[in-house]
Amino acid sequence: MEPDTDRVPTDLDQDGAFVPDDCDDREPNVFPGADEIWDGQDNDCDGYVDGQGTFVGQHTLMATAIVEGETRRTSVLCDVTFTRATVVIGFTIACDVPTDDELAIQLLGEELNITPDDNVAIDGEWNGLASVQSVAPWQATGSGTASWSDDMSQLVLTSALQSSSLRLSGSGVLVRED
Ligand SMILES: [Ca+2]
Ligand SMILES: [Ca+2]
Ligand SMILES: [Ca+2]
Repeated sequence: MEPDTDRVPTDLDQDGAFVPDDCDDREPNVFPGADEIWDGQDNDCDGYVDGQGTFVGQHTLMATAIVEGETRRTSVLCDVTFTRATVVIGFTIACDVPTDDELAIQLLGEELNITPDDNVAIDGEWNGLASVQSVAPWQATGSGTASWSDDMSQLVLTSALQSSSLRLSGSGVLVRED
């Protein structure tokens, strides 16, 4: 940006970005175009500190079970909303099971939700226990992971459940919602 000739341009932190482009002119690690790093500051001046925000997307959940001696497999598509404040995460993986998928209905029920039990993320990673709740009704304890992209605008969320009767394995990319 060309400095305004009527005013003295300021670049106190000498990072090459002048006010008002520089959203924090006292912090040389913060300026438009800077790499976002896990430091509790909005380095690139896009309005988001680190990997905070609301992320949405889909999650493909594969279900495997042994039915009458045979391994049977199906998958359903689930909607996900994921939020992160400083270190605290929350999400809901909501799976509406198609009523014409008999096997999926049998294994999962008409609706299945997965939510985290552990909710503290460290920098770009979360892993912990998750509750799997079916309207069937049954519930079980599974697990999940979240891993942020380098620019922190996306994350990959996975889910898993290992029980004697059912195995679930899910994954999907979530994108920050502006
Ligand atoms: Ca500056
Ligand atoms: Ca940062
Ligand atoms: Ca940012």
